Amino acid sequence: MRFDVVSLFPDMFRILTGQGVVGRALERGSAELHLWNPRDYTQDPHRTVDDRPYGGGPGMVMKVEPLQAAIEDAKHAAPDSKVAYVTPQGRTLVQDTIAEIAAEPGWILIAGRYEGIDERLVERYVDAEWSIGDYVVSGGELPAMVIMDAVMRLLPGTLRHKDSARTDSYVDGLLDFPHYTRPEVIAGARVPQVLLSGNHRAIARWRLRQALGRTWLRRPDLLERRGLSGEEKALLDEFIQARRDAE
Ligand code: 9D3
Repeated sequence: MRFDVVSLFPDMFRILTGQGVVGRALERGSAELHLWNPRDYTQDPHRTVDDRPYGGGPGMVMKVEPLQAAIEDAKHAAPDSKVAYVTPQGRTLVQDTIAEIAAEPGWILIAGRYEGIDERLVERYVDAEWSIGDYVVSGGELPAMVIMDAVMRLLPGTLRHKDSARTDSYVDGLLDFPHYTRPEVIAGARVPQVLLSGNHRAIARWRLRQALGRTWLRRPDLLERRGLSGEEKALLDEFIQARRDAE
């Protein structure tokens, strides 16, 4: 997997590359990250990277020539990669989309600043426009990092890969079950007895029941989308009944 990022703030990406799943993916060579700074392509003494919007109004737009030169260099370096613009106007990403992104050989990500980029550059270069959700952050860099993190943790060889096969087989598309660790009692609050029982089938059923129940309570949209098997329906009914009994 290859990522090329066009950004005015390449130093921000140290946060991504320095540690964790992404740092290791880059170290062992299952992913590459290249940065292209439009400021390096300026010709004027002030190294100008913004420009005024036609039609007037507040705010600036990324200056076309340096941005275009950076995109062109990225495309020549990564000829097999598609181009994505991260923007609040983009398609809101969900986990299925992350898996589709991971299936491509590489992506050139354009991280905007100011009010964004000239629409003619979108029309000429951009294959996909992505948002990370309906809230405002101050530039495209953090969204680009969120997307790369989500993609790279799916690449073969990540630690997560091993246990995900097990976990995802029964909780995929559901919220997680609650987790507990030592001590057995915190200010009188006990760990659920079943988790101490050593009965692995009972524990698996309890966790699935909790995952189904929490998803039903907090994210009914996810259950709608996923559907339930007969056994899952029965476990969810148990959760709902237990909750009524507790009232
Ligand atoms: C204050 C500027 N806004 C005027 C209505 C528009 C605006 C422009 C640029 C708002 C945010 C940004 C910077 N954000 C991104 O580039 C961005 C983003 C986001 O803010 N939320 C969710 N996903 C993304 S992807 C890129």
